[in-house]
Amino acid sequence: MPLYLGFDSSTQSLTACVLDIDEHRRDIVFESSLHFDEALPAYGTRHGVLPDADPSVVRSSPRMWVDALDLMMARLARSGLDLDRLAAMSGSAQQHASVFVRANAARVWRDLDVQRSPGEQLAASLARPVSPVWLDSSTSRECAELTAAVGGSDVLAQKTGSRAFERFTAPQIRKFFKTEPASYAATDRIHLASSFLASLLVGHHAPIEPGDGSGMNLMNLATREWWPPAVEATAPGLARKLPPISPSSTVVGTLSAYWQHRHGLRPARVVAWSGDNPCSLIGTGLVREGSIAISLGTSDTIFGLMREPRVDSSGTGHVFGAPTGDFMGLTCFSNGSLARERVRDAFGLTWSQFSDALGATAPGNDGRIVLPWFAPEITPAVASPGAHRYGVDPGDAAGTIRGVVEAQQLALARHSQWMGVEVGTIYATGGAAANRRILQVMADVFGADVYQFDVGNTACLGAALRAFHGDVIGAGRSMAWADVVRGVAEPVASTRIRPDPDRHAMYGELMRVHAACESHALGRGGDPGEAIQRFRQRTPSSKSTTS
Ligand code: ADP
Ligand code: XUL
Repeated sequence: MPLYLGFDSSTQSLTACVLDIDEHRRDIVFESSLHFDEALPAYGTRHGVLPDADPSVVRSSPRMWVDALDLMMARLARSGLDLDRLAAMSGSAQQHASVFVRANAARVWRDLDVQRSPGEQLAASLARPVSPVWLDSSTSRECAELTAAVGGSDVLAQKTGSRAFERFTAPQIRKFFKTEPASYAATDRIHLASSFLASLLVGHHAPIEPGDGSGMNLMNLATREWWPPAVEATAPGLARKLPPISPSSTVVGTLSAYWQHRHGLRPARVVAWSGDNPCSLIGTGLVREGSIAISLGTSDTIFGLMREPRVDSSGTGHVFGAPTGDFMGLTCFSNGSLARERVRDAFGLTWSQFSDALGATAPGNDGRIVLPWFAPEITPAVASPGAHRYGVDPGDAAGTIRGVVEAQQLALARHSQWMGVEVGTIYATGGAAANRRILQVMADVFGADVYQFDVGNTACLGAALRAFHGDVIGAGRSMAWADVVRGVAEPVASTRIRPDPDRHAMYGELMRVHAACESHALGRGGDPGEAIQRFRQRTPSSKSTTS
């Protein structure tokens, strides 16, 4: 029976998983992760990105991502799996990150020396040694220029699915063109992390997949082609530098000789790579409209499938292409896991102690909120980092932990209202979805059942399932998406976390406090003291714990 390999090249780590598929069963027979900081220390990353004195500038090394693939292939080769059965592979990558390569790139990829690791051999093929990643927020000026050139935010959002966002690839390309014109001129092709890694695997330029392409502010969402006004407004000659866009199921080639010989692998099919959120949509089985997923990874994201693109008029969210050919709505928060980790580390706690602190504090935190903008925030847009404490003493560990976790869940709920989804069930994924105390806050805030997954990384599983789907399509057959995901991309029924109706009602009140604190912190509203007082009057403090 065939094996399907999925990769997830995320902000902090690379994960691989292998699916063993036959007519009746889908089993995950291999799952492995490596952390960039630990596995490849020579690249000098911290949490997967390169330290920079300017908090708005966030970059990583594309060579590191490729060396991670090499280490993972070696693990796979040693795994004992019968890799002669490997039919196809695909991947998921952090979205928005761009890789600028020279005209010699395809030759370099094809002629890699099998005795040497790939990263060192790529240096001469990169027109830019580093890649700006989704945490970068240094392109506000370029966002304004792009927006003005295409006729305003609404026009850009209607056409591409999003207003201009700093991390999106078009403003990043524009900044590179303005600040490093010679290197921009030396750039032959601009890839996303996803299409770059797929290219490496096949040894020639792979196309961009529409789910990830919609994170660029360059793609016409309706036609899934480049949108000329945005392309022309971004940088001169850009149209020639962009790879073509191909459907998610495209077989972009077979594994190149380099990887075959280096790791004893067969010439398996390589299916177009996509972004981590579109892949996670598949890996959580969200192939129908209705339910939503919340990913608590490095970023916190909330997303769900949409049959029709309902673009966000409030300007916070995005509509991306879904791998199914439909659309997906998504809102992204940059202060996700790293904010929780920062609080945990500030008080010298383990995750278990962090959870105990959540359990020991009263839901609602007596109306006290901590807005966790430790780094620049995407939703809402916050350029100058800094946490904002409303009534929580900096030395109060438990109050801070609850204040941050509740503020994050309230922000997820409030800033996803534009999606217009009645949330009854939430599929929780990402590293922090292991933490049931956090998920209890989620269930209570949303008033929804929350489920966990068996598989640790749903983006990776989604990539493996996309490899399966692409292989089926590549063989000239068809398969409904519901059949692709059946029996594996499903939440575990026994993990259900139920919302408490009283706490849900209380969070409805706290939502107003959160909105008032946010307006105040953004300089758009007055002191939220009155809102906090009103909350305290309406909801006599409960000392019950979250579980
Ligand atoms: P990404 O795919 O974006 O690199 P992951 O989805 O692997 O990230 O999530 C990694 C994060 O999960 C870590 O940064 C860590 O903060 C968080 N995490 C892991 N275990 C727990 C836990 N028990 N409670 C809360 N957060 C956790
Ligand atoms: C989505 C986003 C992040 C990255 C990294 O728009 O910026 O979720 O994909 O996970």
